[in-house]
Amino acid sequence: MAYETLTVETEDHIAIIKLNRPDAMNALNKALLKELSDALRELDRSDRVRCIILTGSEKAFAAGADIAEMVDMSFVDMFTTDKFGRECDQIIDTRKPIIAAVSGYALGGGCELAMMCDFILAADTAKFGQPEVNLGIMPGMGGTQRLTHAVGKAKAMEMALTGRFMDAEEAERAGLVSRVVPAKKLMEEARAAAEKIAEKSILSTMAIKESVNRSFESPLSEGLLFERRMFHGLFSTNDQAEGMKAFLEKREPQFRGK
Ligand code: CO8
Repeated sequence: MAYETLTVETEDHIAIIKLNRPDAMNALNKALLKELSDALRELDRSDRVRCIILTGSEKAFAAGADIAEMVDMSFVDMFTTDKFGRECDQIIDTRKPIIAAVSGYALGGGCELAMMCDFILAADTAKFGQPEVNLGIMPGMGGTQRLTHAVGKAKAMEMALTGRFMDAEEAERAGLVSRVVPAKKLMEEARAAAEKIAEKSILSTMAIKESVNRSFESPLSEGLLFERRMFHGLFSTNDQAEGMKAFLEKREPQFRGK
């Protein structure tokens, strides 16, 4: 499918979605969020794709929601249409692993979008921030919640209240990103991580994603029970038999997602 605000490339079992609004630092307008949501829905259904990379440009992953589109909106417009909120649901609902490969600015909705992915790989040029407070608003796509979970109350409060940006090193120390890599190697590293994931059984990776995400939604005992049941469930798959046999036979497993 052809998109106007992003590109989608598929290589073997990996799909790369690149946000592409270069004139607006990849600001997230309604069209982009709709196309992102459509692209993710299609990739999630694909039999071939096993891992998705979401990235932007060298300068900007995304500099937030599109301010030009929001400037004249009223409470009633926001409350009744709630476009942003609904388009974002597809990102969360995607069952295949999504890696955010972030270079340059990830601000406001851009930082929130990166945090909706399963983990963030950051270029050493990455800058994260929730500067909505400078616009007389506040984070609205999960920033007060996901940033707080990722970096703790002190840093989340400071960033959201003052609008201060975090550089890549600080983001790694704080636990917001999994790793920092040289900007030139960002996509190579993201592909390598995606290839590792794509080698595994899609049944395992989807079950892991669902179980880790449960830890944010439920008390420990419920999360542990959910994990145990998912673990038990994987013993009904051919991939479990193949993975264990291959280990014992000292060969590479051939996972088929069955
Ligand atoms: N929206 C629209 N246009 C933008 C945005 C944006 N968020 N960010 C940058 N642009 C545009 C600029 O207006 C400029 O356009 P033009 O060339 O036509 O003047 C172009 O991109 C380049 O930007 P700059 O000239 O400003 O580039 P600099 O390198 O000087 O600065 C920055 C880069 C620091 C990224 C700067 O552009 C900036 O501060 N941008 C705004 C960041 C921001 O405030 N983000 C938060 C937006 S609000 C939000 O995300 C709320 C999300 C929750 C919504 C939930 C709804 C339910």
